[in-house]
Amino acid sequence: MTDALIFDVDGTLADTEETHRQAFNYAFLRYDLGWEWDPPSYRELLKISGGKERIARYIQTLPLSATEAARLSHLVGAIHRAKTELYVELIADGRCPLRPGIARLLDEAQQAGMRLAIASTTTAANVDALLTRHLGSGALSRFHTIACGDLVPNKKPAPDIYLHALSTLGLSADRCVAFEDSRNGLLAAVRAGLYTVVTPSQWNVGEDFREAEFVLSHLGDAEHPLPPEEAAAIGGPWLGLAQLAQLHAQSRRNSRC
Ligand code: XBP
Ligand code: MG
Repeated sequence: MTDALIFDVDGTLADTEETHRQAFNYAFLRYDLGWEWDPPSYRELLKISGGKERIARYIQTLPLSATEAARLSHLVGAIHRAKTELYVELIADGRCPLRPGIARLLDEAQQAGMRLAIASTTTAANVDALLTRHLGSGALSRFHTIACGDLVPNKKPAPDIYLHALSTLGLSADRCVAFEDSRNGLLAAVRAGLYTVVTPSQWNVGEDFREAEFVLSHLGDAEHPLPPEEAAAIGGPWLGLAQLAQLHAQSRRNSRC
């Protein structure tokens, strides 16, 4: 029995990383840092979970005096707060629609009496902005648990954020399904013992997802059916709750053999 669905945010609910990248660059301009994260650089930097950690690691790569490196390191929090403020503004214009199948599966799960949860590295303000923009003012209340940002000391690929979500849900991992887009997120979910479905974002295509139960282009819906080979693999043109529950139950039976 699947009692709860736990969703990652960036790349899973919506393809948000290009907007994050732009917000980082706007913040760097605001602080007159002379930094510019182009897409190839950002793809590499995304391997570091957490915006503050990403900026801090980037500073370490720069040819700076110890004094300048220390000065900039003390600015990371302020730069990141500016980035978050800019990101929230950018998200408000609706530029990052929910990925195919997300709104559908959230509705199906709630109608079936399942609990919904979030397990994300991103900042709470960013989760609020994205969910409210696309699911309306009551969006956050649809989620039993919103675990995100600095709530835990160790970010993905550590399992901490998923373990926190499970603890708040009061459910064991085998009663839940996780949805992720990246290898960092997949490892975090699997290390927390979760059955994990991966829908890679454009930034993660080609990563190693061997630990995933299955990998899909997206979750699909009537307007965006899955590619034929994926539909054949899951037994339908999109990942419906019935299929997911059946696939999850099968996996649990297999793991007991
Ligand atoms: C992806 C991340 C986040 C975002 C930026 O989060 O690693 O750091 O890239 O957001 P998710 P912040 O777990 O949802 O995929 O700047 O707020 O960290
Ligand atoms: Mg993600």
